[in-house]
Amino acid sequence: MTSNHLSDNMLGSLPNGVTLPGYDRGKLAPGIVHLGVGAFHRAHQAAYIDDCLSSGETGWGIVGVSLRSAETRDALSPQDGLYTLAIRGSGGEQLRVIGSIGSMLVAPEDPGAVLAALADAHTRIVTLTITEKAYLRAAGGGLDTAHPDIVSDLARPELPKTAHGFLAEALRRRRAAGVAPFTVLCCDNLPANGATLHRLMIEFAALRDPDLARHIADEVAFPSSMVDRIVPATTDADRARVTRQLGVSDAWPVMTEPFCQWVIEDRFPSGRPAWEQFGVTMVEDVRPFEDMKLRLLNGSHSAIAYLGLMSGHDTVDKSFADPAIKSFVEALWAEAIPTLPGNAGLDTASYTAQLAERYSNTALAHRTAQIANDGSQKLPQRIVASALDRLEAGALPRHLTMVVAAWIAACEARGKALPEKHFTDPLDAGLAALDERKLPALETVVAVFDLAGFARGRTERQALVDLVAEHLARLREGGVAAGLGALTTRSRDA
Ligand code: CS2
Repeated sequence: MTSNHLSDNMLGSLPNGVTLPGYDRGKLAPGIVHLGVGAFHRAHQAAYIDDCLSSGETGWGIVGVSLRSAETRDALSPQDGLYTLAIRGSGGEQLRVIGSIGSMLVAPEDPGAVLAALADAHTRIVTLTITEKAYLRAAGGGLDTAHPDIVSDLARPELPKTAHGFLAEALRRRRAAGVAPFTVLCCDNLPANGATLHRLMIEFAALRDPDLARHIADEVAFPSSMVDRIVPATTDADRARVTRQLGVSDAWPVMTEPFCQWVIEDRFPSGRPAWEQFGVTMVEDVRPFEDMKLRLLNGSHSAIAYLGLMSGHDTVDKSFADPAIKSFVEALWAEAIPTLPGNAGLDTASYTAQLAERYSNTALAHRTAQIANDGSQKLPQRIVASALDRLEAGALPRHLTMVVAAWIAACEARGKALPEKHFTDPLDAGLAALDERKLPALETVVAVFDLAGFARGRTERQALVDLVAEHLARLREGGVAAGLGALTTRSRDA
């Protein structure tokens, strides 16, 4: 490529109105290693860090690590790590060039370089957005010790493949060299994400060396955090539009909405950026915020995705504009809200009003198929947890259970009403085998619950299965209209 692509040298020639990094990138020193340098990270944490760097905190540059593919590195390296964040709202599109990613590594190509970056004394924080499935939790919630990558990382600790393997080996090296541990900041949509990762890490390390496990248990901080920003996958049309506006090409701009939120537990023994000055909420306990986000935002997102897909809506805004789906989502919120702590000062009314506005953003074109991915990993914390709480409280979670049924029905629709690989799931092999058996709704739901480990060991499991099966039977017979229609009739009769 010639010089007409985004790079440090071209920053001065970008059109007025494009926001540029407000600091000398040459002075940037790495302080954070980020695992999972995908679009979400680039729209969220990297933008907050860009603000910190602009204020003169130049010691918090990011080393971006891809644990799997070289795609991001290949797109951004020729651009000196720069990329455009396109913030799309009703008022139009605002372009901002982000400069906080100083260098990038691809773990499978050079695991040694990733370990060296993690073990470097300048690295004081490791952030992660590796998606739910990369935590390698077994159906019961503990570490999936039989996973081939875990087995491999235990056998060859100096050549890790998993986040667990990288973190454990780097922490061991730091300890051996007398370097204080980094703080691990999980930024994925898991409940109590820091504590969850901490538990998995202790479990992993114990299989390597009990002493390392003790070190991780006692001396490494894993604050939890709640992250929020909607980031639709970039399309070729987005690339072309941004390139046209910049006057130079950007191989991988990131699309996002104006809204952005980050709530973090304030436990950083090795130091941290002054995040509170840049819109981050630092708290003692993130749990209430996390639950509200998972159960109200992510839960309704999954509902909009599966019901939308089966109603022919390819984006969130179109799905949410469907009156039947919108009313369903409102009822879903009403069902989930009582499961949130009443004494944490959460304003659920304005939160859901704001969600309705965000879902109506027609400039985003957030695809329902994107959210539909990995349902087996997402639904436990978004939907099943609230449904169990409602059952425990003696209520019937008819809407929450509809989302599980809609997921199963949407999986079954692939290769029929929906394209075959329209969305994917780590359990696809098992789900496909089940689909072949053409079982009645109840047997299907029991088998899916077994496969995904939903509600394992809970006394409410049978009641949950029955409700999901009732919905699934209706969805199979009469589609979304019949499924949602029965819910409205019931609530009118109640
Ligand atoms: C979405 C999330 O794809 C999904 O599963 O629900 O990625 C959602 O857009 C983010 O959590 C918003 O912060």
